[in-house]
Amino acid sequence: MCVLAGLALAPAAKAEDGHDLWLRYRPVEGPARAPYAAAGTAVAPTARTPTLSIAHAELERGLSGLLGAAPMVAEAGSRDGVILIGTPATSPAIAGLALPMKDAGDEGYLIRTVSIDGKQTTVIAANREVGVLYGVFRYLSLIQTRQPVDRLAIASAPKVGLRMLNHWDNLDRTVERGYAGQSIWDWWKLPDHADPRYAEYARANASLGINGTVLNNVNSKSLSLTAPWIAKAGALADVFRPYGIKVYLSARFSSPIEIGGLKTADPRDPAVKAFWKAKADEIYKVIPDFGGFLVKANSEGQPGPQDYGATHVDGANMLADAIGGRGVVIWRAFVYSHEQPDDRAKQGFSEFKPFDGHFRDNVVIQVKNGAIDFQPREPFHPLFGAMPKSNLGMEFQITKEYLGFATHLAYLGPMYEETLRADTLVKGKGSTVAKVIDGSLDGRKLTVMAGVANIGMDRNWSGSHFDQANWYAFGRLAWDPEASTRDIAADWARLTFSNDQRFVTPVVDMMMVSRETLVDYMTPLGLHHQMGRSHHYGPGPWVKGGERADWTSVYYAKAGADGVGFDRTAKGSNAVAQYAPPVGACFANLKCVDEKDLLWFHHLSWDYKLKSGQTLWDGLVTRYSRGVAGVDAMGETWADMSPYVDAERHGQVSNFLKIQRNEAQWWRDASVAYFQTFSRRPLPAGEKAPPLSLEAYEAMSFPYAPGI
Ligand code: GCW
Repeated sequence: MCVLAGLALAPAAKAEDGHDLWLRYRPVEGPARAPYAAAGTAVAPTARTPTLSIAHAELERGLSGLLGAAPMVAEAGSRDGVILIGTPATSPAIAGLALPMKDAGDEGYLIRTVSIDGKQTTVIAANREVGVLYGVFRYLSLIQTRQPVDRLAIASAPKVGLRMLNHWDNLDRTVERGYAGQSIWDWWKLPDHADPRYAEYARANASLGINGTVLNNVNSKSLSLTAPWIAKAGALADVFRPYGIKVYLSARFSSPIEIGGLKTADPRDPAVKAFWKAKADEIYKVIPDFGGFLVKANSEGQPGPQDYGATHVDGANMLADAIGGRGVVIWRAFVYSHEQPDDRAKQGFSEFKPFDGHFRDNVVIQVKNGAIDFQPREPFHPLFGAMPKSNLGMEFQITKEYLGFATHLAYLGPMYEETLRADTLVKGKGSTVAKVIDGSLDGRKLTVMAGVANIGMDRNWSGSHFDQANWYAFGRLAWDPEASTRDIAADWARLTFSNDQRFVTPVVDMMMVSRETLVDYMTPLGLHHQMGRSHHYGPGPWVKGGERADWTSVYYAKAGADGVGFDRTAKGSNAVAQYAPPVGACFANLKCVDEKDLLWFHHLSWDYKLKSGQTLWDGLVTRYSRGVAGVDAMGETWADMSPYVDAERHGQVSNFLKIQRNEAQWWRDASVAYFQTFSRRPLPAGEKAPPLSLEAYEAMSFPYAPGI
């Protein structure tokens, strides 16, 4: 009976493996179809350039899938319902419409319902051809999400110039911090064989407006800059070009020694300069639109200019000169050194802030969202707003290195949004990180948002269906850093699964709390870096000793009989002083700081009173347990969604939620067992004691955890 009722609600969905991402174009059925009956029955002929051919084919593919029949070809103005796409340069009909093309910007688009010879026509117009492709994807998404398309007046242009993925893909196809299988770059068969996946990848990225990709890991090998590998990168660039995507390469700073036969990589050395200039020329010969270099220098053992007593400025500017006006150098601010005993959270700022205004115009400093390293929660990085005379880009992590790999459901939109909406206050209220990133705060022209990719060979690309949402949300935010991630989640859920409101509402609610739930069971109240050593899998608050203190958990939590937390106020490391005074003062003030950041900035007694009236110890335990309960709630929500999702995808998500449930419990139990050895206080009423001893948790070992 129950099953039949389910069927009546929604027809049994066909099994899907997730490969189609948010571009499924499944038929619009039932009453929802009527409004689209007139739309999309015909498409006007399009100039056959590579990009416009792709746009045209996408439109036909989308309309055929959604509306059940291939659209006919008809001239604009010959009948109602024709869709006309192109640029003023490729389409006299579009040129003749005198549309406000300025509103489309360089890469954006207009979508308008107009009358041509008295016939209702939909125009998708852009200044550049890639904008037409973006507009086609947007138009199709309107039908996919069941929005009206009969009176359109849309103008959209990206607010960030370089919207890019950073792949941490190695040349042997392993992926550092990758949880979705092998690298999709089949280097061995390149350049002669271009796997069809490359075009699918480009298409998916273009559907989000992503326009750049760094192919290789920032922990890079000089080999990638040798002729055979440049040819391989060139073959990929050829596939990506018509989709508006440029290729970039991570460059190893010591390459002049390793592949150039030089004795030094000192950026001030004329032979080193000549090496890089020749290398850039060689690359541009093969890839005329090469985007540029991404560099991790003097960080975690990577070579860099400091090895020679030179500075980040010397290194970045030397490479920038080699590239010249042809591209950019993206220089990472994720640095902290072995020798430096200071709070690791302070080092990026300390090293870069003094160089503000010293970098070339084609250099971008790429800054991670927070000052440590992609933790489940970090306050925004103090460099945002602090280098007004430099190009500052954002680096988010899409792959979930510290957020449960592929098997924990955590929608990262709200995490990105939290950083982007944070107010640096450097120029008064409203000086948000988003405004630093889109360049508007300081009038910067060269702007970047990068995301460390979560893409691999898995059929579903991202290792889990819900992790596709993080790729999607990243792309949408790179286009508009001020977009609402709730709206983005709703679009994604509709595109990926179902438009049924009985699905969309609970699933979006679940997505929106999922990351906070994870923070609760992993690192509540501002704790950070508490995971297993090296693979970063599971809880490891006891991790200590080894190569470096700032790779251990005890360094960050500083738990003792007196309390817990990292004192970053003036009494401690004084990291708060790196923020604009009102921001730093708030972080330092227990009356002002948000409790979500409490132990990031403060070391507090176990009996410290939280806003709820609970002691810190009780509040900590309660939050861990709340996280576990939150995963239970997600499991229940998802169980109810089976009428709206095919069994294959529903089943995988259900299984992953079970893994997440067990691991959340493990995080809670192991963390409580560990911190209780310091707090020496009983658990709050109703809380269960961890089932195992602390030693048992500590003894667990995972030599084959993925992603290392
Ligand atoms: O998050 C840490 C990772 C490293 C990574 C490094 C970085 C690519 O654990 O795997 O190396 O950050 O961002 O450079």
